[in-house]
Amino acid sequence: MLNRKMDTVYASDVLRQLDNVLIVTHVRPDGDALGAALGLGALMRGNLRRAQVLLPDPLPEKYLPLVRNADFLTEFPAGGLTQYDALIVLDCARNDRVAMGSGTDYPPQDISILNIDHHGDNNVQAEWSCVVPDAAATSAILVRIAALIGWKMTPQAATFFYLGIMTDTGAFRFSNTSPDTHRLVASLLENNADHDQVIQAVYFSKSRNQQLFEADMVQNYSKVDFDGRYAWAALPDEFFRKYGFSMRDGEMLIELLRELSGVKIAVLLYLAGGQVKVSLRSKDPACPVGPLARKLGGGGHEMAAGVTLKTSDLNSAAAMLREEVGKLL
Ligand SMILES: [Mn+2]
Repeated sequence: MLNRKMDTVYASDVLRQLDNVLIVTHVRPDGDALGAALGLGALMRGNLRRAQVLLPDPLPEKYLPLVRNADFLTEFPAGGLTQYDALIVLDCARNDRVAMGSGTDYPPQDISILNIDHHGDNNVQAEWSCVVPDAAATSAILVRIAALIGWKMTPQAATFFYLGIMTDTGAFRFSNTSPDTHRLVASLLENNADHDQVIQAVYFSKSRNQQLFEADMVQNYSKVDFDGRYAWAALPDEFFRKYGFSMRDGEMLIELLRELSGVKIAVLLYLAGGQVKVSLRSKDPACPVGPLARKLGGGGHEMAAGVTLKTSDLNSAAAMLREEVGKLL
């Protein structure tokens, strides 16, 4: 497979020629994954293209009201991939993170692939790759590409792209927020993105159960080390069971650690599929967490990264992370 690296101008030339696509994103989708995939699907259909979105994984509870009227498949299309002109992979940095459902492994052999992402370490195999590390979200890249093509931004597409940019910037709190981010968001609001629906779903819909889970986590599991510069928590399975809470809905849990004054690095550890998963965040560009995540076999952005460790021992993983973070601080 060719792997042609391209900027948004070339990517828009590729995309404008596609008439019938299947759109996929990463496993355990977050707001940007959903926003980019469903936004591009709605955008293409609104501009007389055929586009289907495949989202095989269960979606976070809070996003369900937003996807109620969205059109997507939850299973790999029965007719296979040959019915499409191309497969479009969004917001996904690695082959083994592409959510294809149970239909096929990635990369499939029988279709051209366009890969659009903002993770600088993206190494997804594709015919065409458009990776823009300074874009705040994959949804932001797609808004830019839509403008280059001259496609009409429909209200539904605008709302999904707004969701992606809002969640990946933490509502404009994170350092990936730029003047360009605000300009793109202004254009989405001008095109009738439903601000209220997105904000209600993302920031004002927490269940009482989750709030109690978070209070318990802060009180009994979160720790602060290195004179307050490192905040971390290792959450065992029994803690999740106590509340019937799942990390599928825990996209913003790490904010409870990052929000502390004086913290430079925040780390959350938990078990998934018998392996320790680690989320890392930095608040100080002088000690980015991207290099540490890559050193441990993971990846992501410089200030927000993750890794799955080949161990099921939460405590020893937490001790190892503490030591590694100590070297950074
Ligand atoms: Mn993203």
